[in-house]
Amino acid sequence: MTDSFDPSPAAGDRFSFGLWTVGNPGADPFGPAVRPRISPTEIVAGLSKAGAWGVNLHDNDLIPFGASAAKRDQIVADFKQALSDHNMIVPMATTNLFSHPVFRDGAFTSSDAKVRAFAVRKAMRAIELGVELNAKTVVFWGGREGVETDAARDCRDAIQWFRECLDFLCAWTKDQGWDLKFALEAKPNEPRGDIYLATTGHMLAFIETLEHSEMCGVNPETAHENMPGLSMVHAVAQAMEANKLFHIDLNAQKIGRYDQDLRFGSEDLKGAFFLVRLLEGTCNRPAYTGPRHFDAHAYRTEDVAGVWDFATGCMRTYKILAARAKAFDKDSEVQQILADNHADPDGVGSMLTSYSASNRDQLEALQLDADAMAAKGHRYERLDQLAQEYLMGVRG
Ligand code: GLT
Ligand code: MN
Ligand code: MN
Repeated sequence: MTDSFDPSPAAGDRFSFGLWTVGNPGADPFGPAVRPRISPTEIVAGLSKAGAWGVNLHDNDLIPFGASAAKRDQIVADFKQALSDHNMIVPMATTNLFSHPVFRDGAFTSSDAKVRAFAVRKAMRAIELGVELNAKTVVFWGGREGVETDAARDCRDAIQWFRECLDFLCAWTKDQGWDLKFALEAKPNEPRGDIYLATTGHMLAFIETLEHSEMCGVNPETAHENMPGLSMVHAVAQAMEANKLFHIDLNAQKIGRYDQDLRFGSEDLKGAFFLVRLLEGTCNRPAYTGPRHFDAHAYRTEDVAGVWDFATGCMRTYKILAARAKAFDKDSEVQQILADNHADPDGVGSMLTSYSASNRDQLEALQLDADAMAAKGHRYERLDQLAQEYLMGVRG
């Protein structure tokens, strides 16, 4: 790695954090908070100092549940002042539809229509807050949208109610004249035993059934794909290929565990390397241009100073991996192995891009020797070792 490379984060990197991430005081199901809650305005100042560009929030990260209108307006005014003082923006806003006991059996998928109505109205207020703060994206994470027992309802009803609520909110948003994108975030379980629409793939299929599917995309999270052992790289690639990657939650996770929300890159560094390579653009495909959001929190061992070490670590790791990925892609040996595997001297690939009588006839006439094709090795051992060596910093 060249001596001049500087992984210090800067506003142009479009790094963002949620108030709930750096503000996480370290409570877990087995013990209370271990560090003071950093106030929203202090978070804005701290993130700006650390080199972040944006700060995201749930309605109740900023405004306590049930606050009076006057109190709300005061809090929002103070927060806006902090944003302007520290040159920070709010790229994304979301609604807490999981903490209050009213949502114990779901929000948009609750069997009780009054709870669904309460959830939709709470989301409307949160979207208004987002618009007031100039957010462009609204995330929906349905933490309580699930069951412990499927005796509770027919899952098809839950999916229908989820759709109705989102259709309502999309139409209302359009009716207000606002140009917003909705990003749906999947998670397979926790806090519910099973959460509906468990993966980014489920969400992508569901989105196509929405009335205003064009304004809806996904917000994949590393930990949520990795918990059940799925590939975050593939989930994100499918979303990008469908032009549906509207937001991303970057963090780290050991497969099979509870949602750890660890510092980006701190587990499965190779997965993070290939994810960053994908996001930054590789193999002649375009990059993702949206926010690089970190949905993670510091270890419970940390005090407030450790929280800032955590935040800086997420951003530095992203930048270092982006530089390593670019160097890997530029390596002539890497390019040669890829070119050998992708070579198509007879233009066979073009016969498969669409069906026609002529393509059918050309396909039928092809001489294809399966044994000869099968005999060829792909050199992925060498290719992957090159990736490892870039990752370990001993090459390029
Ligand atoms: C919550 C959850 C995250 C979601 C946040 C947005 S809230 O912390 O664990 O994955 O992205 O609602
Ligand atoms: Mn998330
Ligand atoms: Mn998570």
